[in-house]
Amino acid sequence: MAWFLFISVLSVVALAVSLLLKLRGGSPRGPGGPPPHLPALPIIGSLLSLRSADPPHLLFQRLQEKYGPTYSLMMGAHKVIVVNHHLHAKEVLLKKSKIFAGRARSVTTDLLTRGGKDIAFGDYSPTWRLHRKMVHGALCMFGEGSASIENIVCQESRALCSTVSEAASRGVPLDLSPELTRAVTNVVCSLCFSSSYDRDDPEFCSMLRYSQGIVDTVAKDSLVDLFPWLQIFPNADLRLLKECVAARDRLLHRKYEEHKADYSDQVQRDLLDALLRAKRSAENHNTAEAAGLSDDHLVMTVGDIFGAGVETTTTVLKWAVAYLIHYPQVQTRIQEELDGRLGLDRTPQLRDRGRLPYLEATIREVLRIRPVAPLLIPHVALADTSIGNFKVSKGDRVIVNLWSLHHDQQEWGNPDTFDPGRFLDEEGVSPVLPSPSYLPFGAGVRVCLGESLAKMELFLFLSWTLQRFSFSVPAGRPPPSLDGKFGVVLQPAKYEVHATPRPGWET
Ligand code: STR
Repeated sequence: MAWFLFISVLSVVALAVSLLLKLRGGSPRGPGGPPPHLPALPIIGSLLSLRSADPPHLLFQRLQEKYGPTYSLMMGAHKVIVVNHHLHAKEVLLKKSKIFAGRARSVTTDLLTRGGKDIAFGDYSPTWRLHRKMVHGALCMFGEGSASIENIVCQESRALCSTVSEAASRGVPLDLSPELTRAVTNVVCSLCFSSSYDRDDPEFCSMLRYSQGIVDTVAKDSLVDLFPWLQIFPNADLRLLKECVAARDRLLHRKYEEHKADYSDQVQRDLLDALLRAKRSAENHNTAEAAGLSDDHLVMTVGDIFGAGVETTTTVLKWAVAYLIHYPQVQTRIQEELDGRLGLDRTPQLRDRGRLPYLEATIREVLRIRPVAPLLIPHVALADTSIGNFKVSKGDRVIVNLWSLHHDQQEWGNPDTFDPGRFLDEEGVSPVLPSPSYLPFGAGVRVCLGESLAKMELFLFLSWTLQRFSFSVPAGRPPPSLDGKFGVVLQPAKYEVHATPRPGWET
């Protein structure tokens, strides 16, 4: 409350100053100049134009009507360019990937990552590149292609199905969220630490709690991120974030120390072993990049893999089930495809992926209509450059509004309709990409590292559960809300499902 008052007082002061200074902005600029910009005041920047009941991705999409697809605004003292069209998005992410590879520091992400020692929020540097290469290598070794990860996902799918089956037999509505989270967490746990959790494991419960706390508070462009000096005021969000990060760090440290203690060059049990080995080998080569790579870097990386691996995949699965409940005809068509291609006597495997195009198209459509990270993570220009005809200065922040790309009327015709068919060719037999305005995993030097692992998990978890169950709204309940809750990931609101075993899978 105190800081809210403070901000209000500041707005009034800033308003007065602006009357003297003449309002900057509000007008489009010609080619070669800066992008059109929202009005901005000293100190508070464009905050007054950004007040809205809509979440940022919708507001930024709507502002295009007035300012065009690429425009800029001031967040506090920082210039932010918002990109809403795929051509400019690809210029930023692909064509000028390295120029736009920077990251801004913020109070909340600094807390989460010890000042950017991770990959997702860490700034671009030679050490960052080496670090990312190591993680990429380790993920390739243990990710897609390794039989063990398929086995782990199938084992978790089986456990998930038995929980659903139990709820179905008792006829009670089920909140799938903790069940999906546990399944996905166990995949990441096996991958990183070769361990997994039972349903009521206290460590797992604490993990659920702190992860949600972090998602609720980190990197939301909250006021303390805009005005770091606001930290001097009591702030409930910041306190929650600190507690959650401390709980996460205790767990990560314990795992890290355990792995270091039983490390051997001969056996690589999991991703953390692979990272330890890569770090040692880089150190033996004595490069400057490797010298910058501390224990903290490895711990923060595991934190990233965990956070990214769990929150994103779980969120997509929850959206998928919510949409399938709203569109039962899509659910039925997936099930007919499963019955026709697999029969009723075996469970899905990864190699069935090519034979289930409608399921593949549905996964693509879910990732389009509800992108996990609607604004990606903001990028920073590392040098003076341009986007289209617009000048961009070193240090400018760039937000790629993936939501706008995925809901572009010109590209998708009816962007708000859930229609997996748009991702199939005319015969309806093979998956296609109907528009270039589609980047669910981002692109370029910062493209998602977990893309193939995620696709594999989405395919297996959905095919296993849909083969056995039909999901619907429990009697007397409203259908799941399709509005997301905005944050680093766009999460669906909590909902419950009614699961019915399909014919042939009653036992
Ligand atoms: C989720 C909560 C947590 O415990 C740790 C992290 C750190 C990595 C974050 C993750 C978060 C949310 C999703 C992110 C991921 C890095 C890449 C991913 C932001 C905050 C996306 O870009 C979608």
